[in-house]
Amino acid sequence: MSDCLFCKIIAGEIPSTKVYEDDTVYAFRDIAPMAPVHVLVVPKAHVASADGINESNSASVARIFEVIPKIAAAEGLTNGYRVITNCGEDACQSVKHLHFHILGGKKLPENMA
Ligand code: DGP
Repeated sequence: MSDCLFCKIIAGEIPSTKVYEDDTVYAFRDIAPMAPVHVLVVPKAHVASADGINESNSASVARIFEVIPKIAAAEGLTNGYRVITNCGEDACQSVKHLHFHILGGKKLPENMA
């Protein structure tokens, strides 16, 4: 989508610090990290949010969850990490391109909501 921030990052039109890329997945460091490791993992094909996952695009989501442990290992997250996706207004999703936050490198708060 031409007006999507993360589509522009995937296309290289906006710079990012890439940590992983394959045919369907792109991962990069969050611009405002909330933990020592804060990586965003996104499908290259635009999906607005988790609410838009369906039979036609779920293979890229499955691929994301294959890739997440590889990124976590590469980032040294041997003591655990958190994977989060914010979906819609009540979850305060700010970028309308499906993304999974990988957070780690410190003891994270127990309370998520
Ligand atoms: P969410 O609130 O779940 O929609 O998370 C969006 C995340 O995207 C937020 O943690 C900050 C990050 N972000 C926003 N703009 C940019 C950007 O231009 N570059 C990078 N690397 N991250 C961004």
